[in-house]
Amino acid sequence: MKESASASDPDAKSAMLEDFHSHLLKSRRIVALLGAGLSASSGLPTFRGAGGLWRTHDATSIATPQAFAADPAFVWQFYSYRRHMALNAKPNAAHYALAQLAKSTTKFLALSQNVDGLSQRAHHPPSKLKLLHGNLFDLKCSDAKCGYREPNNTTDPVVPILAIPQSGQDPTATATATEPNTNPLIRGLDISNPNHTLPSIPTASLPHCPQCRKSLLRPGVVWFGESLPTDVLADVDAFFSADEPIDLMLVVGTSSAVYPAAGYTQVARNKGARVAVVNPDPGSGRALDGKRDWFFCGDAAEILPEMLRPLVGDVRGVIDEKGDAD
Ligand code: BJW
Repeated sequence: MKESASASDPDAKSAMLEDFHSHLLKSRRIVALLGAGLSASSGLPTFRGAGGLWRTHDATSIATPQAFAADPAFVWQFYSYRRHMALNAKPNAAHYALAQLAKSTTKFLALSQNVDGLSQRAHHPPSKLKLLHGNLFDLKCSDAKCGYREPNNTTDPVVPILAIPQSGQDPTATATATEPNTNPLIRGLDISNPNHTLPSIPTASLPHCPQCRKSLLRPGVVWFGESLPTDVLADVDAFFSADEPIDLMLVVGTSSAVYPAAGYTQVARNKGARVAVVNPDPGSGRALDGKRDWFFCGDAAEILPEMLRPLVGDVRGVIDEKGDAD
């Protein structure tokens, strides 16, 4: 039977933590697969489940080349909103704990599906952070033949017309939407609420490629049906194919619904890894394997610092000292 514990069962949790710590301290090569739940307690919504709708759209249906081709203004409004939120969010204790683990353990690699930049802002060493799905703050030409790329553009808004509308600029809003915005990460109207009318934006005002001067720029993220960055895949493959076992795989805040990312857990298992899942959804522990695995049911920002404490110490001190890395 797999081991599992929740905050409501403190005795089971502490026994499981002790068992996990004893394996952690023996582990030489560690890999982590990170998903949107890692940033949930920083205030950023996940893709699936509660918060996965943007206006009336499933967020994953906007993250496609087809959606961008059909309505680039709408897709840019979605990404501009998410850039704005991510810039106003702060890394949480789990981002810092993973960054400390990367600094203190030579043979550790984090495979992040997140595009929000919070691991980088928690000072996670770049060589130990592989961004499987790109980055909200990289821009690239939507014409792959052009090849233009602009890394780390944190201008908010990326072009003036994509600014979050301010209260009072939305005469068509319904009574519900004119209620004060309660989202602390949005400075203005929360346009994820479909009761706010989205400003109409002509394609000509969207960001254009300065190199080919023809095509639109797009966010440097990986959409469904697109290949993951080849350099990232090569680094990940090199880590997995090294002639040494992997001792531990952390699976943090991901539904493990998207491939090839989700498949890395099995690859790690095939290299001998024991798996620890951190997720508040009890269903995400279902596929765990017998006595070898651990399921820590709860918020990553609370649980992960406890799990990694023997190697990283108390990260609250690091956060207090550094605050936001920007
Ligand atoms: C908490 C928490 C808290 C909440 N603490 N936890 C093999 C089989 C079948 C299909 C495929 C396959 N190989 C490839 C495919 C096709 C496709 C795919 O996987 N489809 C699936 C739907 C089945 N994959 C691709 O197309 C990939 N490309 C590719 O493989 O190229 C080659 C190829 C193409 C076509 C066919 C075959 C091969 C590209 C995938 C790109 C994914 N892109 C997105 C958008 C990125 C840009 C953006 O951000 O807008 O990436 S989709 C979205 O899902 C995003 C995420 O990174 C990704 C994963 O989501 P994640 O992080 O797991 O979030 P959630 O919301 O799903 O889960 C959050 C979890 O957190 C939940 O479990 C919560 O409970 C938990 N949680 N609070 C801890 N406080």
